[in-house]
Amino acid sequence: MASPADADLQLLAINTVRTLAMDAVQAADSGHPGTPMALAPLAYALYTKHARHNPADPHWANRDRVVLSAGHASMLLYASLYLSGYELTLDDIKQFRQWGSKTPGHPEVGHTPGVETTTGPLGQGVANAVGMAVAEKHLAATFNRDGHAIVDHYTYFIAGDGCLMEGISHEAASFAGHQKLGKLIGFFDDNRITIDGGTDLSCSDDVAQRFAAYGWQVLHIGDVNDLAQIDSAIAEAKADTVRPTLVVTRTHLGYGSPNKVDTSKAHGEALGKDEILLTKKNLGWHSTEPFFVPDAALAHWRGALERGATAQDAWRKQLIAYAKALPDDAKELGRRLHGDLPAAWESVIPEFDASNGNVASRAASGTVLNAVAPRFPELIGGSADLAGSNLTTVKGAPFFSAAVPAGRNFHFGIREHAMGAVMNGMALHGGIIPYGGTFLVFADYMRPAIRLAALMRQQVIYVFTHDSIGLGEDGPTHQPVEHLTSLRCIPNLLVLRPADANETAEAWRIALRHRTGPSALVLTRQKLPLIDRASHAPASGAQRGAYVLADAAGAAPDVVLVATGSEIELALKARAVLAGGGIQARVVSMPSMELFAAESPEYQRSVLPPGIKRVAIEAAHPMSWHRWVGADGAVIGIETFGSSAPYQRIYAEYGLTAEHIVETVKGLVAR
Ligand SMILES: Cc1ncc(C[n+]2csc(CCOP(=O)(O)OP(=O)(O)O)c2C)c(N)n1
Repeated sequence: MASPADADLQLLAINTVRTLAMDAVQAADSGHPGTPMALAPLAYALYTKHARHNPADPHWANRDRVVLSAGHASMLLYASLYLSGYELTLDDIKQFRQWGSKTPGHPEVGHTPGVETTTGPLGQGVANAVGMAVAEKHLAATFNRDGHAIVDHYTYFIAGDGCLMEGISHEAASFAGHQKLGKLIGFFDDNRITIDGGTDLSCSDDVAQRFAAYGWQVLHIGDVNDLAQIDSAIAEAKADTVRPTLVVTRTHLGYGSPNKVDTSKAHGEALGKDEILLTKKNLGWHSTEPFFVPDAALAHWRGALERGATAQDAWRKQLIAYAKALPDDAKELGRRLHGDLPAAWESVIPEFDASNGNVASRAASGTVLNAVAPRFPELIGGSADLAGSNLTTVKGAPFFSAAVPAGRNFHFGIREHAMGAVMNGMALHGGIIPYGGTFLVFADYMRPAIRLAALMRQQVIYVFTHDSIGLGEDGPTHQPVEHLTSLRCIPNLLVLRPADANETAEAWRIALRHRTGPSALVLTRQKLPLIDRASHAPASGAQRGAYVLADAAGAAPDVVLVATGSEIELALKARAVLAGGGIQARVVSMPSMELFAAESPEYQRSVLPPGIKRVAIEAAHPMSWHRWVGADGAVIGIETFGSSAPYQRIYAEYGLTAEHIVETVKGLVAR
């Protein structure tokens, strides 16, 4: 029990979060005050007592991770980080939601010190936290030795009703329970209010039973203002080393506000000046001045700096002892946490020849993955139940499981959305480059997580196979049409659609080199002929996004055929037919529009010379091509859904044939 004086100081410290949240939202005239006001005691307990963190070094590898999945409650996080002593000032708090400020509307990783992941799209943070706990468990199993628990931290998350209604949290919680992520501790902010009103309008789940059924330990805090209850819940959560824990925490939205508590009015708008004054009075707050931070409260919070420094120092000593006892492991751990790629890894990327290269690009991808895997222990991943189709398994290596957490292969289960967000958490944790596979058409099921990987600039690799109508008999439900274009318009996502086995090897090289964002490998189900590199340009041209694969014989080309992936074969055939008819065609392979767009205008012009008409061929929606072919070019693509049949027939029916390309070119050059 805290002494009365201590209890007063604790309450002052907690109310400082509440008043800062109210004042910041009021000043911005936008934001969410109610949840920070409700959860202030929990944030106080985590940041001043339970979470091991060092505000002076937000990147300390062994810190506990705290994820605010309810990202709209960003002021809870900003107030806690500022008060703890992270590199944030009171002025930053005053600049909440303003242009260029360190305190944007929703938390953004890499932007504000101490923010572990970008949240706001509800539920993502829960799955990110699961990924962080996976990373911790995997790295601990890989590097810890008797007497040397060098990777050893907890992952906390805070989720609201919205997070737990979203399907992604169901998927992620199911995965976490199955994998027995015992060091994952979540708090469910049970305030029973969303934007439309009470949760009873739309939801009658028993969250506790649901999580118990997923294999979680479920605990309850009847009143978040009772710090002793928080302490004992966390102690109990830690005592269960097998099950993840969900703490159902009863809170009151807009706590302290006499007229808005427990109403959705406290959710997403400023309380109003009058109500703020009433609330401050109700909380026993001594100042009416906005952004008033009592010295005693600040000094109390800033104890986090000393505790953090002590904790990190202790870990540093452990690390020195570890390095002494296990120098090779320490070096490798250091490399991985620092994010340096392994030595000489590119030399193991295979080059395909006629003996092994006439394969589907998904098969080539599997070969490349297996070739680089021994050099790349941090490259871990799997598939959403399509490993045999995506060819994402590292042969002979164990699968990650509760019993074998050092395993590098993952069964993500049929949970694409969680897979995407779990991978984000793994990448954010550090020490891991995650990859995950599914059919390209199901990229839709994980798109919100792909978008966040791109926004957060995380290196995550997607292995998307069965990339077009070329998958054949499974039909239109499984045949992606709009997916390439729709992925290409996600900023900072590299989309790579290689044309043969050697371009596939290049695509993996590009994805592994690309440290500042996600890459999507888009791969065929059907076999592709190996491009003869003796008579065509080398596959390394893929690194520039597009390159002249086969040029017009003799002088300048009459037409440029641009294609990707499986349609390169058609373009090359059409080129030969056209040459017979006296039309000289250049074939450009463009595995990545993003990389090509980043090239110099000179290089772009050298590949796509101005004034020469262009025809793009891709078994997908044409929308992303118009930029490259221009108003006087043509695109041969697909603007309807696909069909169920053997793929050769579908290609013929859809006009994706060398003959149709030839006709199109003839019509174009005649104009
Ligand atoms: C995926 C997604 N859908 C919708 C929203 C918009 N939104 C933000 S907060 C919110 C209500 C969330 O309710 P709850 O989790 O109970 O938060 P609280 O009211 O406790 O702050 C909604 C619908 C969002 N941020 N993300």
